[in-house]
Amino acid sequence: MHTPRVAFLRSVVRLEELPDYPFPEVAFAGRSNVGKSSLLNALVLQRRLARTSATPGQTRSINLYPVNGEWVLVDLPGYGYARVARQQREEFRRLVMGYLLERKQLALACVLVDARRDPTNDDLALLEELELHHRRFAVILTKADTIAPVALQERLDQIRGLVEQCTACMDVLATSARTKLGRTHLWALIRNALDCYRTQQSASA
Ligand SMILES: Nc1nc2c(ncn2[C@@H]2O[C@H](COP(=O)(O)OP(=O)(O)OP(=O)(O)O)[C@@H](O)[C@H]2O)c(=O)[nH]1
Ligand SMILES: [Mg+2]
Repeated sequence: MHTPRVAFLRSVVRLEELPDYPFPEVAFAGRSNVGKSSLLNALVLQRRLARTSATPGQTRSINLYPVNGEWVLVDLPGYGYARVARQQREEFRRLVMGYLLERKQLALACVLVDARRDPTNDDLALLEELELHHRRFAVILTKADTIAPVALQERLDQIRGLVEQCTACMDVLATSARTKLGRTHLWALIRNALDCYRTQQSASA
């Protein structure tokens, strides 16, 4: 696979600041520190495109990264980080939910869940909202390198059971930014979602 051409476009803190362009977007959402920025970097084979940190709450704005001049990767602020002031947490939540439920360019919401842990109530609430609003999504387990294959399979089975009835769920897969496990699978999923989005757009045009 060729190394994708990717750049940083802009960082926004309010939904009104999002550009109104014809490009489909693929967003990474999930609990703070789950590995969104790391997986984004691994996907496009760049080390420091999106800032990562061992301290939760690193990404505080919506960051847009155009890929191959065709579509845009979106890194979202994390939710559920207790040490961020309550008012700011609420602002992040409104920004992230507003983006995920209303953004018309959104082709796929990747909901990242730490492979080592049970999904949190915030994760479950997000999956439910996406399903209710018919927003196409996938559940992506992160940090798969940190657990044994058996435990990883158990987690995959658990999540697959959880979303079994969800018509908006495209896939559940395991990834690692460290070992690049699941990278090819994630690319295939994104291509598929972009195709679905384009087909839908041309049908409604
Ligand atoms: N072992 C392992 N660690 C990872 C992996 N992905 C991310 N991490 C670590 O997890 C921590 C958080 O990663 P980030 O990518 O900054 O997480 P984030 O979800 O963007 O966090 P916020 O921007 O704060 O919401 C960092 O210390 C990363 O090195 C992985 O696949 N394997
Ligand atoms: Mg981040």
